Amino acid sequence: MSLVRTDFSGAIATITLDQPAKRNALSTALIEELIEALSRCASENARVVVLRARAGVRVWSAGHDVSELPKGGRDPLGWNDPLRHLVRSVEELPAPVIALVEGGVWGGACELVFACDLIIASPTATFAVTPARLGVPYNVSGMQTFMNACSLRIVKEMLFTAKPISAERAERLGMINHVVEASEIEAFVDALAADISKNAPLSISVMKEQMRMLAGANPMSPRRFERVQGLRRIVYDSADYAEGIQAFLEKRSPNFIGR
Ligand code: YXS
Repeated sequence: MSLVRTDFSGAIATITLDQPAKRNALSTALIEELIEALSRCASENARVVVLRARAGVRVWSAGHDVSELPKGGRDPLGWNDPLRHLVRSVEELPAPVIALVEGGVWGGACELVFACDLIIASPTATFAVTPARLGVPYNVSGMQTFMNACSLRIVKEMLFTAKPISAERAERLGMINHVVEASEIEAFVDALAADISKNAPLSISVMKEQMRMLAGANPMSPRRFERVQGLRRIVYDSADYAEGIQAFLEKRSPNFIGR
């Protein structure tokens, strides 16, 4: 059974996350279908892609599938992690991707949404970045995605508290483009997508790629990168990382000890 649905209406594609039983957790299987759907949008020259969950969901996506995170001794968000592939696929797609968000967005799914080009959310939408809740050392390019989404102080609040922020606050902070009532959000996104699809796709795709390169142009020296990777290894090799994963799987609160 498909975990993702793809529909086309002229030059506008809609990709729907469709595994509500697991709250659209970003498992390898779901991510592979998402990447395949994005690739199909590119090959069929979609001019806009709308990424959404089923209408009216309480949870847009529960984030990385925790059961697939390594138990320790290996980078949980390395270059080849499916979530990393997915974020790059969204960023590198020539067509703009509009995230239509209803319900809660958790952890790595926040990075997926923030990697989209525009975000339209209903008032029910919330955004929670949760590495600290699990003891995960988020990866460098992922941190850059968050830092490009809003001010550093807000990123720190989201990362350090792991608490959700509301769509209303996210809009006020410029983190999302519009908050639209659930009853009107599909028509709003359809009109937005139609406006974009009437414009020059080459111009748009090149401007999107320029902004991706400029937004990611962070001159980190090899020495600094190696230091970051060394620090991250201390975290994913820590007892706290193992405890965070185990506590989630056992559906209990974690007891972090700071090592
Ligand atoms: O018990 P069953 O088999 O029915 O499965 C349950 C949950 O275990 C499952 N599920 C997940 N499975 C794997 N990975 C997940 N992230 C995940 N989230 C949920 O889905 C079934 C229904 O979940 P349940 O009963 O909790 O649903 P709910 O409606 O009561 O609550 C929905 C949530 C989203 C509030 C709750 O499921 C939740 O808090 N999920 C975890 C959210 C989270 O912390 N995500 C971060 C994942 S780690 C990640 O994204 C990055 C690595 S990082 O941490 O760095 O950001």
